Amino acid sequence: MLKTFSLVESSPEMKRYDAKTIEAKWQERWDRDGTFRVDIKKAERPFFNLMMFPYPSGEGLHVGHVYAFGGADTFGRLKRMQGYNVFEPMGFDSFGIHSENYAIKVGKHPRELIQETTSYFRERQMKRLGALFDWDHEVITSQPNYYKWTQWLFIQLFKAGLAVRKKAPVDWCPSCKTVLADEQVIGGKCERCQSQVIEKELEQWFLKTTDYAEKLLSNLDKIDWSETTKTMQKNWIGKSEGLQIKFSLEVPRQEDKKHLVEVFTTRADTLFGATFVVVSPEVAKSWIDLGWKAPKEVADYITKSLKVDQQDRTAEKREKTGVFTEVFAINSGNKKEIPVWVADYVLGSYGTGAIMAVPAHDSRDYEFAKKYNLEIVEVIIGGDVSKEAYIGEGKLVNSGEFDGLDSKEGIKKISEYIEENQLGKRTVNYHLRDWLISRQRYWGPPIPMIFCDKCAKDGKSANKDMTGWFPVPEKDLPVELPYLKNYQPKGTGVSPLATVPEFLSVKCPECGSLAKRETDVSDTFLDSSWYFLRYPSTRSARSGQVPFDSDITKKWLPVDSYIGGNEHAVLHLLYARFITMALHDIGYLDFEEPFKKFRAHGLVIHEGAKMSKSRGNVVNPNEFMDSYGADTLRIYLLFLGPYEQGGDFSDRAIAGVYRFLNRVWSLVQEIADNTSTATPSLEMERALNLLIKKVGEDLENLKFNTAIAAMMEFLNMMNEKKDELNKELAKKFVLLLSPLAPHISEELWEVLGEKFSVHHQLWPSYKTKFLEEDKVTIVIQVNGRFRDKLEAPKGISKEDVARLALDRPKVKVYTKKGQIKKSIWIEGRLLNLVTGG
Ligand code: ANZ
Ligand code: ZN
Repeated sequence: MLKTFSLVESSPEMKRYDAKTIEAKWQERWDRDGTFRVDIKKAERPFFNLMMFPYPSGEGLHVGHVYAFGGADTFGRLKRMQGYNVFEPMGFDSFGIHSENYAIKVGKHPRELIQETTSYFRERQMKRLGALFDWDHEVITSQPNYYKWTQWLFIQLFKAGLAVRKKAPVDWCPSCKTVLADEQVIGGKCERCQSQVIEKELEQWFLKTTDYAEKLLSNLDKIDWSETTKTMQKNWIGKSEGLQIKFSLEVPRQEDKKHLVEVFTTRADTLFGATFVVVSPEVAKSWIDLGWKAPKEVADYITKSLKVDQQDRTAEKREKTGVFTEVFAINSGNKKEIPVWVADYVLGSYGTGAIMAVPAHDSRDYEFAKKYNLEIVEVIIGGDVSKEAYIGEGKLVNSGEFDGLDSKEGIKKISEYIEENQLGKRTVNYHLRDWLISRQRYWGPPIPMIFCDKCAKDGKSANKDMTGWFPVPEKDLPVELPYLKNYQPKGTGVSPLATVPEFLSVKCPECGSLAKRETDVSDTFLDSSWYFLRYPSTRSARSGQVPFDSDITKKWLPVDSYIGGNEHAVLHLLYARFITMALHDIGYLDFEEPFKKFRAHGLVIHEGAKMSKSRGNVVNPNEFMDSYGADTLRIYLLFLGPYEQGGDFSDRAIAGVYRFLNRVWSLVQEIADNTSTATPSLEMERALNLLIKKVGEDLENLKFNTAIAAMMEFLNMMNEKKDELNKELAKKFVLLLSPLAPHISEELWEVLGEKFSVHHQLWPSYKTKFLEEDKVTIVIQVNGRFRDKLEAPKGISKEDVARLALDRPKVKVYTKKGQIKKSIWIEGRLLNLVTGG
């Protein structure tokens, strides 16, 4: 029999589970031996296991990072054990506004700060997690050898006509003192600092994501991504099919003299209910620019509303405002004269920037009509328009020849009518905007463009519509970011780089005369839009000449698995897809989609709320790694709940997982110390095989919590049936544990007398014959009389049945008196125990 033992305290000769020492020991060994290194060139079964690299812009990693990395790493380890050459690189997204804001906050220069933070993150935190991270392929986006290629990328986009400079209403964050991309304004607030953004009309650099709207949408069907992420992208792209209709007008539009306004509608069936037209302040402004003499009140309204941010303007609860233009239009359906208003709830940047207002069937128009006493005409039956707008579908009324049709048919027929009479055309609109890429900040890659006055005057340019603009010659890359002591944003609408004369002045690449550099830097999300392309190639002989080596890229990309947070669904993940598509079309990549598979993990919350510094509920992983070890922290986090949902971190519950690992530790030690060769019962064998199957499948599907639960259950079983345990079984258990808890597994592997390393082993296979669900009921007799019956797996041996039977109380009472002399066994049906005396 095995020695008895208590849970954590063990017999004196048994080693205590000292996680900290064990973890440091193996980390050192793995590092020294290059245990997890892959040969990028020679790998035969490449598997690119990617996770989102952190912004090194805080005191350190928090447990949310450990959650993300731990899950992705466990998955990568499973893949390794399945025989893949798993490449799991890591790096730092260290350029950009988040790092700069942090530098400003702590009063340091970002260049020095990033040195400190990256080294702290890497050395003191990430290396302790026991992940497969390949630090030989580290990417740090703020290093010149990386951002040289970010600038190169910009130039390729420029050459392809995908990077353009244009004047547009843009969102400005008064606190970050820079413009932001559409995606970086969340509910009217800056993604970084949560300040209310304001709108400004500025000339900026944009990347033409809208050129890819349809592909970004339709390709979603081809990739294996979390549905939640796909839906978020789909909604963001916002494809809308509708009709563009011309209404004739009495406004001097000098360029065509056609005097008309175009509206975009998705509800052509409501055309006859359009009782007024609303144009956006932007469209009204363009009329003024063309010579329209707007009444003063109208002009004032336009000026005022152009300053309000778009997201605010369309906010649901905001009271609608507007003014009558004193202009009338003709409804192209019923030919009635209807007033034209200007109101800021209509956006200049969507559709045609003007709408036909149908108050009976659109809530915003309804609210507006009520406020300004405008006509409301019901044209769709189904509601009570004296009370509120009816926005559903139904039969058409008050619609002339279209009366009686239902909405769908109405849309079709009215669209046909409009097209046949050349009053408009069917169109598709996308809500997606171009990606505003310039930032009036310091800490980022200078946009590698030069503006030459002389060339501009001569009408020369590298790209049409952008006279005077030329890319920096590629041989001159990188355009290095100069060291600026006063790097803080100026708030003047230009980058601090504009204050550096040596930086600003440059020779025109076209004519050689004195020209000016672009002084804005590019958005952080440009840095991270291609980092995964760089990882495998960082050590390539050609890494100095190319952003990514084409042979290596063929072999390793697209990424096989990507795991990260859904907060990036319409930021990083959309941008990375766009850049990949663009590089594909320019001819640098032979795939369009960067990530074959993407899974979003949930959030780790603490004390019921998302962790944040302002709430003071951020959990630092270090203290838990110190007291319990990284293995416990990894398992604890993955045990919180379904991975895609996240869970609530509790410092008390982590002790339970620590006890689990301690029990594993003690039990395996005991098994290792024991020289007897026990054989597991069929029941144990069956449970083990089921466990191998379940853990393998669960880890493959990122169902970490249920895999862990199954292992805990199996451990209980092992503790109850110690006399059935042997080393083979213990080894299998350790193998199953190894992706989740890599350090303790390595140690126990050694304890079991096995050669380094458990991480070179293949995932154990299970025997299907043990998995058969079929059970048999076996009757137990004592001296020929029925005493009990028991359920057992099919194929159970006589010895196993006897052992189980003799444990049964009902059987025990009859066998107590005498020794079992013999037994009669009918395979799978009956066991008769015959006693002597
Ligand atoms: C008439 C109408 C009647 C409308 C009705 C809706 C309901 P999506 O799906 O987002 O494409 N619209 C068009 N351009 C706009 C702009 N620049 N600013 C604000 N609103 C605009 O929405 C299309 C609908 O949003 C259009 O269809 C238009 O209102 C409005 F019973 O036209 B509808
Ligand atoms: Zn020039």
